[in-house]
Amino acid sequence: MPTHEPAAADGAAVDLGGAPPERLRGLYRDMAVARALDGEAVALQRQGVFPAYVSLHGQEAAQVGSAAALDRELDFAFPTYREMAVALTMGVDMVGYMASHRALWHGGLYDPMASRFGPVNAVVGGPVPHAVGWALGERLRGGRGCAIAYFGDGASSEGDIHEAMNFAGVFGAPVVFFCQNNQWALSVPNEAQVAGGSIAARATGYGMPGATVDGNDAVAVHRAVSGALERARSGGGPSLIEALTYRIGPHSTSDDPGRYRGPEEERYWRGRDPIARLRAALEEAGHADSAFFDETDALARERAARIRDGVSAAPAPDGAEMFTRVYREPTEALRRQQRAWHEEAELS
Ligand SMILES: Cc1ncc(C[n+]2csc(CCOP(=O)(O)OP(=O)(O)O)c2C)c(N)n1
Ligand SMILES: [Mg+2]
Repeated sequence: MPTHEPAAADGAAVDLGGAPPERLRGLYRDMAVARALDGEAVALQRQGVFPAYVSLHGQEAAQVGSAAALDRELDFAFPTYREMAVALTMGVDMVGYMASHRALWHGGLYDPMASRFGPVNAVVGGPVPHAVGWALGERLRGGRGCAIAYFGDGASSEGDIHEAMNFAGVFGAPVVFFCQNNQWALSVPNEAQVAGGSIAARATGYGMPGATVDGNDAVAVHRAVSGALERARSGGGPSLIEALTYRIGPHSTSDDPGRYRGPEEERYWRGRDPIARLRAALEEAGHADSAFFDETDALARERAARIRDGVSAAPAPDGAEMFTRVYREPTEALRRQQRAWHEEAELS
């Protein structure tokens, strides 16, 4: 019996609900690339190219389904450290994205403004107030864009989240609060930190609708986020969506989940794999055949390998740059550190 068995992720058949086949195949493609690239990234960490990596294995439907609902011209995503498949779906330069895991540049080497995907943020809960601020700014300037704030079940216990949601509720900010409840905040399970048992239920207190969705069903996620975006865009204010999913791998490459959870739980969730579920539904509906899946999976592996090679070979930026973006006017202390760094760099 798994410890965690959320009702909304019961593994039922994915209901395609008349969605256009090309969009459904696109969701599958992005999920397949994300899975392949995730595997390459773990391998890069093992080879010493990445100091660390945070896998999203198991969360592909939640990430791809939500990101595919965004208007890439208008909206803006505020990610945590685990949103690689969101970046991919939004068309972010993935070598630039992966540069953050190689520690080439804090937050990555892609352009957040052009890609409308914020810098990777390792502060738990940190991107959520940013999303609300951006959304309010967008409304004040008369724009039609919406923000989507990504956060985890653990982040939902942070003060930042509550302040951000209340503020958004009071001011009717066009923002979608998208919680990926992957059952664990590092080694802390939901039941040890989510009083009341539901993150979505908290929405009532902030004057916004809250809903849980099967986070391993890309189509259900896409539908839920599209609805929330439509509501926000038409002046209806914020919403909270709790996507019930599961982190199949360790919290990060530095973690050993065997110390806090059992293999039966992992097996249970592997049986609800989001990619296998979408594949079964596409086959059942006759929207894709085995030739499509073979070709897509091969292309996914090729693309992942190209990104892997790109990030492995990317030149390291000039180390002196670490001093140039701290303050507009550098302090004397910073100048001193910079001089010391230069002297050491010249000696080495
Ligand atoms: C403000 C802050 N507190 C603590 C940490 C250490 N920390 C890193 S990840 C993590 C767990 C976050 O869990 P959750 O929000 O569920 O996201 P998940 O890792 O499961 O995607 C913690 C406590 C941090 N990075 N930032
Ligand atoms: Mg979590």
